Amino acid sequence: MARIFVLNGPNLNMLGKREPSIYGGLDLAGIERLVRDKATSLGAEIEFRQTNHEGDLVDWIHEADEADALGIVLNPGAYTHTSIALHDAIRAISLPVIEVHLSNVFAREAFRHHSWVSPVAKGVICGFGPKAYALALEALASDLAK
Ligand code: DHK
Repeated sequence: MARIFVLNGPNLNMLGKREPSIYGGLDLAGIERLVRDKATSLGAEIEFRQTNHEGDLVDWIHEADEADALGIVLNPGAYTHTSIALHDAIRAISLPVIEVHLSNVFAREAFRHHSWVSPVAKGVICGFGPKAYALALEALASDLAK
């Protein structure tokens, strides 16, 4: 069965209580449920993780590649805007990575307009709340990401 890694970066464990007017009211467990439901309908197996530490994300990107996963759905949180390590990790692997954000980062502060991940991602989905994750899974499962 196709395996998809869904990786979440810093502060996403705070969803539900963190700035709900921006990130919505659903917590990360709710997003995980949504992801697992979508994966079932697509026949995919999900590795769903969250960390507040940059190096964990780097390790998990490598792990997904070693596991020969179908691809990675990545919400890097604020590391999107700062992490050359994530940029390099994605360049080092051959899997498609779909960058997702709950909010429309381009409609927010200028410091969120630059992403180190976007230039090495297969595609970017932002501004649709938790649906971004389902859309990214669909893209991976339907070969769009190849
Ligand atoms: C999540 C974060 O934690 C922010 O640092 C990003 C992203 C946006 C999101 O919308 O999911 O800037």
